[in-house]
Amino acid sequence: MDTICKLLNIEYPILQGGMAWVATHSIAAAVSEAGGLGIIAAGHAPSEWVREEIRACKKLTNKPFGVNVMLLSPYVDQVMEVIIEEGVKVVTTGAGNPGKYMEALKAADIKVIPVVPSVALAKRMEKSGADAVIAEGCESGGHIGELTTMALVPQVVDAVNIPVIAAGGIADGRGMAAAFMLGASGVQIGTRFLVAKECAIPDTYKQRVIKASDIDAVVTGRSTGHPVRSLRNQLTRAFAKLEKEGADEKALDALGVGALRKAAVEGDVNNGSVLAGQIAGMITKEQTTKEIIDDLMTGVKECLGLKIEGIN
Ligand code: TUI
Repeated sequence: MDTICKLLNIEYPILQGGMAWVATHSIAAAVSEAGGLGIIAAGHAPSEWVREEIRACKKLTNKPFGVNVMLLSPYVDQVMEVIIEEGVKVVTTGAGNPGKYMEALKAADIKVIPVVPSVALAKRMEKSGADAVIAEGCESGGHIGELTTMALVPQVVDAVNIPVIAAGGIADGRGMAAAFMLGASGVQIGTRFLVAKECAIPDTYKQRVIKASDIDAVVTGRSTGHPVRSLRNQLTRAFAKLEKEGADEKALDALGVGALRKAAVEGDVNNGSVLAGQIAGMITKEQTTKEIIDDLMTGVKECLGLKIEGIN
């Protein structure tokens, strides 16, 4: 079985999360340059925007990087075509089953790594030719499944014979070491990269993450079938109130339209959707991407050498 580093031709087993509106070429290139796998998030963007981002990333790094495809986007078909045309090396997917694109991506020699929220989907993805899976627990920011990272990762590891990357609630060397103990071959990190210097979101968004406490990353949208984790603000309160009153899906969706863009592009952290994971409470400062990756690697090595009382 290939290890993640060999499979993806990277130095460290760290993938950057595919955060819609947030993960543009500047953070993706910085993560790849620092030895991880940077990822451009296609989100809901049209395919020509994705093409420009891929080209901009290639100008900043010769190292491999990936594109995350959000499968609920209306532009998925064209985005997949652009990814193939531009010679992207790795595709991660979110919010759905990428089965129908697998053949075309594999034919283009692209490594495909779907995000899976369950054992059943992990098995299906392995059967359809995925090179690895990302087992993402509900500690994550953004669109989430039901299970926690602690429960999901070892069950997926036991169920498939391809590498498993752990995601959700991981932001330092301790979390990374824990993921390896659960059988993961690598980690995907989103929230900590929100505050990277090379992450091009407005400062208001970064400051909101830095200010967040342990209980600030709340879930809205369970009633619509699209639960999303974001930092508590006017928008999450309005959403929760409507959900409690039993508002229909249309009314709730209307509140969410453009909310992500409002926070990540316009910097409106009161009325926008400030996606972040539960680990946001641990994030205290802006750092360069290289500092973040070096800190993760120093921390994980230290943890893996720990002696534990009563055990060794
Ligand atoms: O996708 C994410 N996180 C996201 S996507 C996003 S943008 C968005 N826009 C509108 C509505 C909802 C989200 C913001 N954050 N993470 C990966 C992820 N994938 N989490 C959960 C899943 C998932 C869920 C169901 C993957 C597959 C799946 O399969 C269902 C099926 O079709 O079998």
